[in-house]
Amino acid sequence: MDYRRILHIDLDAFFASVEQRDNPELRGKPIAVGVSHVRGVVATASYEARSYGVRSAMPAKVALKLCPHLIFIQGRMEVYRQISSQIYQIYQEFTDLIEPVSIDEAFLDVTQNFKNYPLGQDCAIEIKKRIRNETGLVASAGVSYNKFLAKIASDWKKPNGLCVIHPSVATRFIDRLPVSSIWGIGPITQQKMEQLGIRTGAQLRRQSLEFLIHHFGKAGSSYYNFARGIDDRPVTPYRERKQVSAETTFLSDIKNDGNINDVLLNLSIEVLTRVRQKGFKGTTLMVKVRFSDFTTLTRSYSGENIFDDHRKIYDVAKKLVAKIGINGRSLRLLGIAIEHPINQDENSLFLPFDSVE
Ligand code: TTP
Ligand code: MG
Repeated sequence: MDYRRILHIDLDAFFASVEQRDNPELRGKPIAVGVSHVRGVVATASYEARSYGVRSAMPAKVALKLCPHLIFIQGRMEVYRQISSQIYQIYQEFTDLIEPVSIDEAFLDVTQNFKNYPLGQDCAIEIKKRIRNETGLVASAGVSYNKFLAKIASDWKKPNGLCVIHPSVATRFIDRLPVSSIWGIGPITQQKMEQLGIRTGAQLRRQSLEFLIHHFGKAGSSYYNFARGIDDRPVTPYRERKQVSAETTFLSDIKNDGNINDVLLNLSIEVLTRVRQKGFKGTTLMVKVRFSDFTTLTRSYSGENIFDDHRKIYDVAKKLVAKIGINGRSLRLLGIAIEHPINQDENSLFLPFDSVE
């Protein structure tokens, strides 16, 4: 059987390590970093501070009680972002299949890699070394045949860890894990499992698929698979989104202006909903019309402002349709797209921390 080779890389105490790197006086000391939008809360703590029990998301007050000589530092998001892209560029020398998970974490599928290394481990060793040499920072790496286990592996020997979970030991490894380490099992599910007497991977593996689906719905079947070391989710590379669109193909062709305006209004609302869901900020609006003979025409308008209001979208779309000139011809499709994203780098690598529950 052919296994995939998946890496999970996660920088150690990322923000805090950057601060210690750039200010030698902070090295070896308990420090906590807070970014401005979470003032008064620990974003992350150096390993020295962690030994006092200081943790991410802890109110500063609590942290200072645990560690009175804790040094609190304002974060420098711009610097962290720049380092994150620098590290991303190192990954790109190994593979195109890179899935950034957060500012300091990514999955890489190195089954086929540009270096032709036979083992995931070879890539992991070299990537760790390069991150160290080129950024002065330390990363932990996990290597396995799927994302779920690669992530567990990178956590296993933190800091400066390199852990390989080979397929032949996967279930033995999982059996000893608390269920809270399994993907998707947050505090609420963990509690529910506890009530059902399921605390470890081994206990989870003893449950039938029916039982898990009965208690946990669709997620139950993922838990069933994870307990067996099965996780087929691919490493999905980030791709820049170029546009967000909405379009309608008519069951029977339309030509009446009133109908066209109704459709444009609905499309304006729909495209705006999608734009908001995706956090997409675009300054160009494009309309597309397809006539019943399949001739397709588009017209665009580019402005300074982002399109974030459906009335504005509707107004501009109507004007663009007028420019195309329907002239009584019948239409089979109308579409609106918002294009030309701004702040791509803000929406790109640095995905929000997604909580599992
Ligand atoms: P993590 O990788 O979760 O934490 P870490 O790198 O500080 O420590 P570890 O060695 O355990 O990997 O998060 C990466 C950065 O994201 C972290 O340095 C600070 C930031 N962050 C927050 O701002 N808020 C949070 O709640 C968490 C968990 C992290
Ligand atoms: Mg980290």
